[in-house]
Amino acid sequence: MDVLLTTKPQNHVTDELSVIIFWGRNQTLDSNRKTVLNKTFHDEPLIMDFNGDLIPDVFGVTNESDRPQILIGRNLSWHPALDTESKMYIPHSHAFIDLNRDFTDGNFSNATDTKQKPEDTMVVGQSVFADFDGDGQTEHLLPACADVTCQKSAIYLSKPGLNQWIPVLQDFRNKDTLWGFVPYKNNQASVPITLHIGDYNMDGYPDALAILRNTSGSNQQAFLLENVPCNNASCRSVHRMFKVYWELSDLNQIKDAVVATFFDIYEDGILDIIVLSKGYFNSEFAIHTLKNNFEADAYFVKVIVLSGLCSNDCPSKITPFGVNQPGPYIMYTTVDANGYLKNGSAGQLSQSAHFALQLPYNVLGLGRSANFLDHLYVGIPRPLGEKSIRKQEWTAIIPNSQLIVIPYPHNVPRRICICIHVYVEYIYIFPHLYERVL
Ligand SMILES: [Ca+2]
Ligand SMILES: [Ca+2]
Ligand SMILES: [Ca+2]
Ligand SMILES: [Ca+2]
Repeated sequence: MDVLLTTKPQNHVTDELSVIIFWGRNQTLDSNRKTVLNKTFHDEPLIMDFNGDLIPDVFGVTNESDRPQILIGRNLSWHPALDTESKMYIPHSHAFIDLNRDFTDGNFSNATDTKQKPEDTMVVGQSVFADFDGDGQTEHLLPACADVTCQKSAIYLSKPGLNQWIPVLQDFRNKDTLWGFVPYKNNQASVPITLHIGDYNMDGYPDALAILRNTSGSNQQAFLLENVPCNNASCRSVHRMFKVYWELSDLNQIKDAVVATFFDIYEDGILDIIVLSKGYFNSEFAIHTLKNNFEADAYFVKVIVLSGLCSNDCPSKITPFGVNQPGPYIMYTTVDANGYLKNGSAGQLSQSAHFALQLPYNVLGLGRSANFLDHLYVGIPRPLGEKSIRKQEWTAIIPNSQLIVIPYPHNVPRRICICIHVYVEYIYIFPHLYERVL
């Protein structure tokens, strides 16, 4: 695994970001093995696989052109990435994810159908992507405010291909207190308005974490937004909406939170929470972890997609593993506890800039149904011009299992996989491990 670092001069003579890539060496980094890019970036870069060779590439607007460029990871060569007259918004929320169910990513900022922001919004936050209604297709979620101070906040949802924004959360009032998003200021201590997505209760519907501020006071906190059935007219067409958990005492105790995200502590498939908070002086930050005590008998499947590549010292006859990839798309179909067909889907590492803090794998909740997954599909990016989809399908996957997908050889469509399928005991002691070669 390599590490990409962005730096900014301390004296702020310029807002340009310099980028340094440290090349990994087994499990360490060597400070002498690095590449300092010869261009600077206007904004944090997006890591994506532009050319479908399963080697991550670097996307962004540099000091040389107003149009985004791509740095191809394999040979570190620069190429134009997008022909557009539009200027990229800063802070951007570019994403590399499958929006049209062909299991191949399109770059969000590359979409030909540009979409206007929701009506009556003054401030827009970061776009995030999740299968909000659990139908197997990604939706676009956008936190926004109707005024510059975010006294009136909302979260909107849009379906790919439809030029319509549906509010999925508008009620930010808890008793007598009105909460709202924290507007972004372009300085070091400010974090863009964003949602961090994860299915904390494993019901198959992705939930979110958001940072909200008391509009009449000064406190700001992390809140859990649960994805629940829609109970009002405005969200009826998506059937789902967010409900804020105002009284989670563990989260309420963390004052001046700035970022909150999901993380699987103990790797038991149940998502826990990490919160970053500001100390009394802005320069002091503290990291808090909250273990998810949710103990319903819900099931999950955890999927990790690797690259199936190794660098030139790959030992012969050993199948390479590679590292977690940006861009794979995962979808399942199953039957829920009531006998209805249920889908779910997620993209792996679709966003990487501005504290996206996505997990390098996906945990998909299955609800209380202990049924086998009828189908699980994994698609990986393919090069431009290649017609057939790089996709693999499995049937009868056991719930509460972990699937490690190694696309090898990745350029032979429909035969992309060697997989290690691990059954994770609900009480995690020693997982029984077996290998399936498909
Ligand atoms: Ca690539
Ligand atoms: Ca969906
Ligand atoms: Ca959920
Ligand atoms: Ca956990």
